Amino acid sequence: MVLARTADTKAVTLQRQGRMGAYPPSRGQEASQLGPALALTDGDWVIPGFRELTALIWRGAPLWRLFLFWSGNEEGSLYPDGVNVTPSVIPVGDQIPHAVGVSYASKLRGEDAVALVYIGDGGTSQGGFHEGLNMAGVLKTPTIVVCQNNQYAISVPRSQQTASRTIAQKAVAYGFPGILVDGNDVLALYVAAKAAVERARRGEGPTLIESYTYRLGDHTTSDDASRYRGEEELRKWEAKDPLKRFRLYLEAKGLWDQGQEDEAWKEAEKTVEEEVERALSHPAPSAEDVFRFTYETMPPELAEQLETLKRESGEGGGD
Ligand SMILES: Cc1ncc(C[n+]2csc(CCOP(=O)(O)OP(=O)(O)O)c2C)c(N)n1
Repeated sequence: MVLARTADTKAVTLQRQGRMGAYPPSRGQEASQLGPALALTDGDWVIPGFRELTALIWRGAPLWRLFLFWSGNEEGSLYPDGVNVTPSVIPVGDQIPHAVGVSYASKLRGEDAVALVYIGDGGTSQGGFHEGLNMAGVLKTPTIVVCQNNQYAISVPRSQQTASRTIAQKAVAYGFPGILVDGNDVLALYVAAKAAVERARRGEGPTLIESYTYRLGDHTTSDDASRYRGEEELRKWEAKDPLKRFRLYLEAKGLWDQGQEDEAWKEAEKTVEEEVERALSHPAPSAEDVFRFTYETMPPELAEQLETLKRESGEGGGD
């Protein structure tokens, strides 16, 4: 969580300096992202939306690739073999049917891998959420759906998103359990997800976990959250910062002290600087990639456009 917070802060700074593209901060949602991922084992899958930095780091997605992705380079989604994480999904909610497909495939093959998918509170208004949950319930797929209810979909508050009292209760309509969890308590999320993973591995099907949390930063670096939410609300949630809470817990147990705290932040700073350096010095993608990777076999009209691009750029596509 310290590494994710450090990387997250750095990403915002880089965007402000014009060195990186638009970025959706995870600040405040580290426990919400990490806790469920802690319950997985190596063969399981994580299917992210776009605000899951902490989970992706934990599951082994190279940090420099994540910075590359948010610099607008799709190579940032190329994770090493064995890192069972699918690329970030920007169209809100589309990752739910992906996850149901991945977990159904696992079930059909008789494997015991589960798929853990993240979505925001806003995403629950999308068709893919309902279609996916419906299929998951019918097919009893080993799917764990984590809704990071961070209270807003850009400027739209949770109260305007759905008339349901909780998001967790939506699972009932699809025939499987839903549980509402304190999203700033990493251990609570771990416990809830572990039970859901065990249930999925027993062949009993999906679980919906509503992680009740708060986005401390802006929606993305293009947003200004102060235009639609008050200082007082922000201060209230800052006091519940998941990093602060977990640190206090560990200190009270005698498992953490100031020296370890300082060391963790120092080490995270160093790692982030190295990873950023690697990302920013990576060659920019070729404009030809748009043509090359859209279809398995390039249709004639695209081939023609590619020829035009080559001709006009003068040197075979260019960057
Ligand atoms: C299909 C679709 N519609 C609209 C958008 C623009 N958009 C990006 S994020 C977002 C809000 C998402 O809110 P939520 O699901 O609560 O996730 P959060 O951003 O809070 O993590 C919207 C409307 C989009 N990316 N995809």
